[in-house]
Amino acid sequence: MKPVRAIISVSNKAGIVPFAKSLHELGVEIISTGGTARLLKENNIPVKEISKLTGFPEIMEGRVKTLHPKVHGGILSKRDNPDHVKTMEELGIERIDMVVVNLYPFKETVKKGSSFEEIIENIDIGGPTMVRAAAKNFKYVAIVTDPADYDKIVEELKGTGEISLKTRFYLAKKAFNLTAHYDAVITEYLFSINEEGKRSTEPPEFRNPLTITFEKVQDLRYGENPHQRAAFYREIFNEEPCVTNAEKIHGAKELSFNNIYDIDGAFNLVLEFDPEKDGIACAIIKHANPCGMALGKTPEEAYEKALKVDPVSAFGGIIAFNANVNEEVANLIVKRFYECIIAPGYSDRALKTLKTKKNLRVLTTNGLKNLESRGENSPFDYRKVVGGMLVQDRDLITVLPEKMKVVTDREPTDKEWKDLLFAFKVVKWVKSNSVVYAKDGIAIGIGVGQTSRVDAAKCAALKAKEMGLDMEGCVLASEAFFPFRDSVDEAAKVGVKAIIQPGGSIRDNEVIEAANEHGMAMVFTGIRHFRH
Ligand code: 93A
Repeated sequence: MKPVRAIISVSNKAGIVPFAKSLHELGVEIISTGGTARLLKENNIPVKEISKLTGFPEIMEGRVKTLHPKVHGGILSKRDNPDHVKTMEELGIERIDMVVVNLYPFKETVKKGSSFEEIIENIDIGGPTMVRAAAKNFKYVAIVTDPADYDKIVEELKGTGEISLKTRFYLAKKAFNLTAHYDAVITEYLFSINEEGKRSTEPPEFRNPLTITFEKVQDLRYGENPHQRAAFYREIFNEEPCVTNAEKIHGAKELSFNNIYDIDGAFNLVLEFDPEKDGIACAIIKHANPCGMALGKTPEEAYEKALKVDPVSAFGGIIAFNANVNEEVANLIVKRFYECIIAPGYSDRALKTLKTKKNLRVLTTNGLKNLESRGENSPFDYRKVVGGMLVQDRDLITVLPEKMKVVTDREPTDKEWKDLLFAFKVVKWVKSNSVVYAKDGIAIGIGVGQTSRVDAAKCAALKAKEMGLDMEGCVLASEAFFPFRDSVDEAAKVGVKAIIQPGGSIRDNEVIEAANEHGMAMVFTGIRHFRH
């Protein structure tokens, strides 16, 4: 197809002047809308205004510019259909062979925090209509929506004088991907607000059908394994501190698929703790599970305690902090091999020290901005199954002491309470079945991903013993209820004095009785934290 006429109507005007200039030099007639026409004229590119083509002015503040049969007939006509050709002749419709359009910046307008009215005004109607029409008619028309394609088109035109069917099909696919995404973003936004444009107080709907909107952050070298291809996508409106919004400030190597997943687990875990109220949290993660987790008054104290839990597994792990990393802890970290570190920030000296490790990826969330809005723009957790997907709310609930129930004869001591709350927050981020033993703000035993709870309890105790950690007087958290008394009996053997668990088993009485027999305190949270 050799283009004779193109409509150019773009909001993002980057690169449009040289592109239009090349098209003109190649003999393509250019028709354009208000702002685009003005810019091209200013650059001495001959342009016919759209109102000249339609015989109609642009009306209603530009809401109706290109929505006209002379535009859409020109785009949608089949060039080799005699009826279409006859209609065009009768009605004076001229063929349009190329459409260069990008859309009103809806997403950007929302993100800027513009008024509701302005956001709605930025729903582009005429643009997507031309894009879809031209993409449908790719057999005859080239639809150019991405400035990154301008050079490629010019090159092809200069080379062959034509735009090939292959290129037109490639452009059409991109065009429908763009309009589908554009509408999905609008949908996402509308479902998050009420009719007055205020953030909706209703819980988000599980829409049917579900359109989800993600944009690509980057391609990844490979997936979970080297034979799997992979890419990383971000949610459109999520601005909370998280791995996706973190900035990589050092590290020669790219982040891998597994790194990103593990950083997510690590950072979620430390964000359970308020650095002011609870203390500085340090988590060390391997294969999405913590192998070290502790609270401290300083980052170095938290790190040293966390590392004690399982220094063997920590090798090649991911470290996360809920507070800024200082020079003292950086000096300790560089003594060992880690893949990545994520924190709200770093002191200059800490960063200098960490940078001595060429391959250590250092990520910052640049503070903890929007932490309280977690879940607002990112309410769902998605799990893929073959042929479908499970969607659920994110597990953002935090258990509050006032909602808990002490079910044993003995109440936990103040020290036990502290460790119980700590352990229950940690166990939330451990793969089920999981139990966590804790003492003095250290998760001294972490039992991960066993198919029976009692095995999780045994594994964790075994590891704590192997690491030479004193378990006497520790507490135990279980992410789900104990179905039998066996885990409580096991716990008693290793020195557990208090237990926290959701409760709710039909054998709760048996479990409580066991705790009483061992002189333990036991707390029911009423909340379960399965994590698969
Ligand atoms: O307001 S619209 O929905 N109605 C239209 O008829 C129309 N035609 C093109 N938006 C319309 N456009 C959009 O205008 C294009 O998609 C493009 O983003 C923008 C270019 O406007 P201007 O050339 O005035 O800067």
